[in-house]
Amino acid sequence: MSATIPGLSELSEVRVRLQACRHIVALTGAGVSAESGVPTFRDAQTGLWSRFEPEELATEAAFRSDPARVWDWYAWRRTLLATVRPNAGHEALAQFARRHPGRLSVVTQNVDGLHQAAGSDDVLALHGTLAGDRWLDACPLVQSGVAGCDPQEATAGHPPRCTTCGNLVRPDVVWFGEPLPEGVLARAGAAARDCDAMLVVGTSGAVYPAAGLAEIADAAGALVVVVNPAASELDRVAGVRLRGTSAAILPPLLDF
Ligand code: BJW
Repeated sequence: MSATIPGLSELSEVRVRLQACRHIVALTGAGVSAESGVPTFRDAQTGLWSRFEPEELATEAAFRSDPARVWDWYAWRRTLLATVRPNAGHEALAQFARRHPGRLSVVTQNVDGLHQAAGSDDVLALHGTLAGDRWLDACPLVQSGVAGCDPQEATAGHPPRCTTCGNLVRPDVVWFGEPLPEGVLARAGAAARDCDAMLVVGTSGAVYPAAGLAEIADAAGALVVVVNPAASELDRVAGVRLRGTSAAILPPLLDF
C-alpha cells in the first residue's frame, strides 16, 4: 500500500476548516490500530480476511457449528491485543477531546479498546468489545424472572460453558447478520446528523450500518474528511481525502 503524505498546505487548510467546527465526529476502523500492530480485516496481504473466511469465524452460525475453532481464533486475537499500545493517531484524538471537552465524539468499529486505552472517554463502540464475554443464548433463569448466571463464572473450556444449562460463552462482539447495540447506534446516528465535520479514519467503508454514518453526515451537510493511505468506499462522500496513515495525519491535523 503506498501512502502519500499530504502537503502541509492541504493539511493546514483542513485544520483551519476544523477549527471553525462546533462538533466533530471521528468514525474509525481497523486502520487506526494498524500502526499499533493490530491486523486490519481487508488489506490484501496483511488483513485477517486474507487468511480467514469471515463467514467461518465472524458469524453466529460459524460459532454454533464449530465453537472451539471460533473461540480459539478470538483467544489468539485477545493474546495479540494484550501486547499492543495505542499509537499517535489514538492519542491525537484523546488529547484533542481533553483540550476541547464536548467537541469530539469518537465512534469506532474497532473491538480492540485502544481508543479507550489512549484516554478517549465515552467511545461509541459499534461492534462491541473483544475483551468482553456474554452468553450465546439468553439465560433461561432470566426468562423465569430470576437473576441470570454470570458468564465470568462459566466453567473453563473452549469455549467456557454453564454447568447448569450448557449455555456457551461467546465474545461480546457484533458478528455479521447481528444487530449493533441499539443505544450505541442511535447515539452514533445522532452525532452523525449533528456534526459539522466527520473524520473517517482507517476504514474501508465496506460494512454497514457503520459506513452509512458517513453518508448521514454528508447528507446533513457536514464536511467528510477521509484519512486513509488507500482508496476507500467512502471516498465518494469525502469533501477532502487525506492520503496517509492515521498516526502521521491525525496529530498535525488536530493540533489546535
Ligand atoms: C489505514 C492504515 C493506517 C490501513 N492508517 N488507515 C447494507 C448493504 C450491504 C450489506 C449490508 C447492509 N446493511 C447490513 C449489511 C450486512 C452486513 C454488511 O455490511 N456486509 C457487507 C460486508 C456487505 N452488516 C452486518 O451484518 C451488520 N449487522 C447488521 O446489519 O444487522 C442488521 C440487523 C438488524 C436487526 C436484526 C438483525 C440484524 C453487522 C456488521 C458486523 C461487522 N463485524 C466485524 C467483526 C467484528 C468482530 C471481530 O473483530 O471479529 O467488524 S467484520 C469487520 O469489518 C469488523 C470491522 O469493524 C468491520 C469494518 O472493517 P474496517 O474497520 O473498515 O477494516 P477494513 O480492514 O475493512 O479496512 C481497513 C482500512 O484501513 C483500509 O481502508 C486500509 O486502507 C486502512 N488502513 N492502514 C489509516 N495506518
